[in-house]
Amino acid sequence: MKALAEAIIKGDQNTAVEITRTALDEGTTAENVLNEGLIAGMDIVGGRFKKSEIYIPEVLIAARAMKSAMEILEPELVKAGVKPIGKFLIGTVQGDLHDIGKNLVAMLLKGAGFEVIDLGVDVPAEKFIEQAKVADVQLIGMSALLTTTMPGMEKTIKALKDAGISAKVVIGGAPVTQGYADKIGADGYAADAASSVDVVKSLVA
Ligand code: B12
Repeated sequence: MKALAEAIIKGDQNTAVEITRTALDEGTTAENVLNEGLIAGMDIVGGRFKKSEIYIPEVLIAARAMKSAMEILEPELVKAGVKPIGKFLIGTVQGDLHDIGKNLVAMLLKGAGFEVIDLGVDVPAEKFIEQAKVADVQLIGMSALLTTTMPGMEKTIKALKDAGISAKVVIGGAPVTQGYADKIGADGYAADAASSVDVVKSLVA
């Protein structure tokens, strides 16, 4: 599992896939492969990203390796009945097409063991509500990169409350601050993808 974590950290897709296959063939449980190999590796990637020891390309390459290994692991996890830590719905708010940061948040949360449902960009409040109900999520994340689209977050939070949805809401994006999150009644804010994992985990704890 240490070698698997190392392959994720290096973003070595082929080795990650190979070790995942071998480990399952040799009888290692899917849960062990997930927690001790893949998540352990992504944890380190997230930590290094937070400390600016690595940058976006390295995170993307690690996430790609994790995604390939997950494709092999997923059917086994389903068979074993392993449940994700929580379901997280994420999207960039209406009028906003920026998605690089949102995608990083989604990847690190997947890496941390969450089921992530990504609604993409330009997501109106109604779509957040509809999908939150359909997927019965515990957590909702919103991203905004434009000062002109930030009010979409406030509008969505209000609409979610009006619709009786009790999922916790986390917001982020370059112009967003903790002060703004407090002002609009968001449950959490994170300045970067690595801290978003800590914030989201604290909300499901
Ligand atoms: C790339 C980019 C684009 C690309 C987007 C491509 C894409 N697929 O995303 C394109 C070219 C399409 C684009 C278009 C525009 N852009 Co632009 N863009 C940028 C740029 C250069 C980088 C953004 C980025 O990806 N950063 C890297 C990521 C990793 O950082 P991040 O998004 O901040 O995300 C991190 C955190 O914020 C946080 N986070 C993000 N989301 C979330 C969500 C949650 C839940 C949590 C917890 C955390 C979190 O974690 C992330 C990872 O650590 C910024 C400048 C900048 N330096 O920010 C301008 C910028 C955001 N753009 C700007 C503008 C004005 C525009 C346009 C209006 C330009 C135009 N006139 O057409 C259009 C708007 C299009 C639209 N409707 O959205 C302005 C915004 C100004 C403002 N104050 O509103 C900026 C700041 C540039 C500038 N200095 O003027 N843009």
